[in-house]
Amino acid sequence: MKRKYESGMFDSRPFDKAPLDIGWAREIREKRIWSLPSVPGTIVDHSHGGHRALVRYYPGYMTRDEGAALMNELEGHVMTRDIFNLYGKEIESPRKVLAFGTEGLQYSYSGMTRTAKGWRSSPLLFELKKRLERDLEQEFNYALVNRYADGGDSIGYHSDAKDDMVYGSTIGSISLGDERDFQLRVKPDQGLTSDEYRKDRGGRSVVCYRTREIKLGHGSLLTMNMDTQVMFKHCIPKRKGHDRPRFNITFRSMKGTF
Ligand SMILES: O=C(O)CCC(=O)C(=O)O
Ligand SMILES: [Fe+2]
Repeated sequence: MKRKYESGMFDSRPFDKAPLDIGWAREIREKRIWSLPSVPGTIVDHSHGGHRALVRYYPGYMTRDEGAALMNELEGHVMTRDIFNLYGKEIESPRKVLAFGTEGLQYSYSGMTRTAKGWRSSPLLFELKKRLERDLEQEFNYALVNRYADGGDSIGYHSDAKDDMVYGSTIGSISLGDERDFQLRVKPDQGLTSDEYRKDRGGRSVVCYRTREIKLGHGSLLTMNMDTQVMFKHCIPKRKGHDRPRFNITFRSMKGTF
């Protein structure tokens, strides 16, 4: 296998299993962004209307060597851009995608269907899946891989299709390579008044929602429980000055075969 990534290329932070509690958000008022330090911790813990959204960040879940090895393995697979239909026009996704999982398992989003390649076609990914299953005490049957070639690649604000996932399951999201900003924004009517602010738009006062932002480092793990998809949207915005690739792997428990 060609080795594109060496272990020293991307640094990973030390792994600490016990996440801190919230309360350390630093607010940049002018931009209405909460910039969260990339330390182990809970980024979101918000309850409302019988839901509780919980997002946790674990830097250095994988060592930088494990991360580089997995990146090399993933580079050996062909990845393609999704094609969306927008008002009759074909649009390519601003990132490349590939799915692994129980062979043949399908996941549809935005009018696209992604069929999983078997776990055995990516041995290191399979190892990682087993490790996450142990640590998160949940079985995964699907892993969606995104490849962001550089800062020009992105994923827009969305929430993941919770109805296709096993009820109450959590998504385990692994980041490799370039450190990128991950943003979270509450959806309207979720009772998070501290996230709301008013903006004057053409003489009309409209309600806006503050953004929480955290850098996802090489080898890190981010977990999002199902209520996160009910109450929040997330994205990876484009960033100038980033010229290195990033992989993100979201391990999911889809309804279907395990
Ligand atoms: O790249 C990321 O960190 C997020 C990817 C994501 O949100 C998704 O694939 O649904
Ligand atoms: Fe997502």
